[in-house]
Parts: sequence; structure tokens; C-alpha cells
Amino acid sequence: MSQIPEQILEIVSQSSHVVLATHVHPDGDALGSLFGFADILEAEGKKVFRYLEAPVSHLYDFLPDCGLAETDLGRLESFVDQAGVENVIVISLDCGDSDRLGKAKQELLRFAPFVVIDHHYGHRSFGSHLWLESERSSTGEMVYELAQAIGAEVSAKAAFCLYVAISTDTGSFCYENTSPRTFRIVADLVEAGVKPNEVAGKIYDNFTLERLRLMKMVLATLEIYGGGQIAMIWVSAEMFARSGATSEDVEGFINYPRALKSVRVAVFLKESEKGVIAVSLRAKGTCDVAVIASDFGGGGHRNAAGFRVSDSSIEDVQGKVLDALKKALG
Ligand SMILES: [Mn+2]
Repeated sequence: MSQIPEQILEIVSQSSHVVLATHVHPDGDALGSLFGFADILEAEGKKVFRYLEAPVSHLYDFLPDCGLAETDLGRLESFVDQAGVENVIVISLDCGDSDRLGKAKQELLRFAPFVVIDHHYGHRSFGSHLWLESERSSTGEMVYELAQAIGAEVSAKAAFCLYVAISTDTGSFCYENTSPRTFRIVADLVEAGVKPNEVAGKIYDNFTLERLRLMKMVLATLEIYGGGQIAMIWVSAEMFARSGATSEDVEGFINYPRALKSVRVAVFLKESEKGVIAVSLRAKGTCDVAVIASDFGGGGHRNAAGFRVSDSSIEDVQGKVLDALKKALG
């Protein structure tokens, strides 16, 4: 059974104006949960403000309603003016840390109630009402159960969005976080009209030539350490410029080193602007990369975590991560 706090059910049921927000650089779970939940709430007669810091990236522009995303905080002002500030609630989806709300953080946190729905392990609490379940596969799964709990209809469109959320965060139902409950929810979504083959086509056959050019360069950086247990790839700002690809285009690259048979931890270092390195860690088996990421000030899940370093170089970060991983793997 779901552990949705009673108060959250009440707040959501009684709300009239809802601002939905998620983390910066939103992935499939963030976007699918946001657009799916927006559709569910609107069908319940509520007014919804779909806030995103930036327009939906080309990787997810197949999501219905992504044109309805609002990126202008000035527009939030008029939404609030129309509603009356006391009638506006904010719901943060899939965001493990208030800093990841991005530029709008202060603006959003002034609202109450501020509901937080998240499944990140090592979630750093914020907001007034929290529903956190780190063992859940995805926020999409939680949104579906919340809809059920308040007796809301899930349209074919909302089902599509939630399916995108769940299937991307479970790596197409391959990751450890995939549970019987995940499949029960997804069965409902398919019953509501989702075609799994169509969604897979949209997610995985949706790449640009620039992305493939960048992938060639990135795969050429592959290095193996620790007797085959650690695989590392990286991308520099210069490689982005040379390929013409965008920062979002690297999604999924880490799955290639991760797929090596001997590998227990795959590492991907991304320099999207000079000196700022984002590090992604993916583990197979027992190594807990969330612990390693948190030692560097980041977070995530046991098998998928990350952190950022500023004023550094790829070589420098490589060395530090490698030391930490060698220690962790014994
Ligand atoms: Mn997620």
C-alpha cells in the first residue's frame, strides 16, 4: 500500500490553483511526471501552471502539452494575481534538493503549502509537506498512485506521460528499482491506451546526427581501471562545440561503459562550461555510488548518483573519483 500522507491528499484534492515544478535539466521522469500530473489536475477542474526553467529539450519534445510549459516567472506573477496568493499551492516533483529547483527557487519556496513528491535517496528536505519514498522506481509511479488515491481520472494523454516517466527512470524496466508495483501501474497505463512500442520509438529513435558525432568522440575517451571494474568516459566543452551537440544529447552515454561485462561502476564526466564538471556514476551490483557522490557533495540512488565540481579540470576530477572508487571497491 502507498504511504501518501493524508494531509497531502487533502491539500491536493482541495487545491484550485497548482504550480508544478521539477528539477533543472529535467529528465524523462521529471517531465513525464510534470505534464502527466498537470493533465490529471486539469481534468479535475484545477488551474495548473507548468513551470520549467527552460523549454523542453528536443529529446522530449514529443511529450504532449510541452508547448504549455511556462518558463517566464513574470507569468507566474499573473497566475498568482488571478488566483489570490492564498489559493496557490506548489508541488515539486522528482527534485531531491531545493537548489535543483534552479533560478525560481526563492520565488517558489514562498508559497504554502509547498508539497514535495520525490524518490531520490538522500533527498534533502524542503517544502512544508513531504511524500518521499526512495525505494520507488520513479516519481511517475508516485503521481499515478496519488491520482488513484484522490479518485482522479488518468486520460490516455496523462498515461502516456507517466509511462515515459516510469520507463525512462527504470531504464525500460531493467533497473533494480523496477518492482511488481511498477509493472502493475504500467499495466494500468497500457490499458489506458499507451502503446509501449510507440513510446520506445519516440524515446530511443529520436536522436540527431550531432548526438551521434559527439558519441563517437566520447566513446573514444573510454578508459578501464581497477582490473576492469571501473570504466570512465568524458566529454569536454570543446567536444560539444566541435560536434554541434547540446548538453542534453549525452543522456544515455553512460550506459555504454556500464554495459561492459566486468564493470561494477561506470563514470561519465561532463564539462558543459569551462571548469564545471558534472560527474555521473552508475553501479551494477553491490557498490553504493550514492555514498561516493555524497562525499563529493552530490546525491542520487544506490546504483545511479552524481555530483558537480566547479573550478576544476576533467583530469583533476578523474583522479579524485578514481581514488574514491578504488577505495570503495576494495
Ligand atoms: Mn526520477
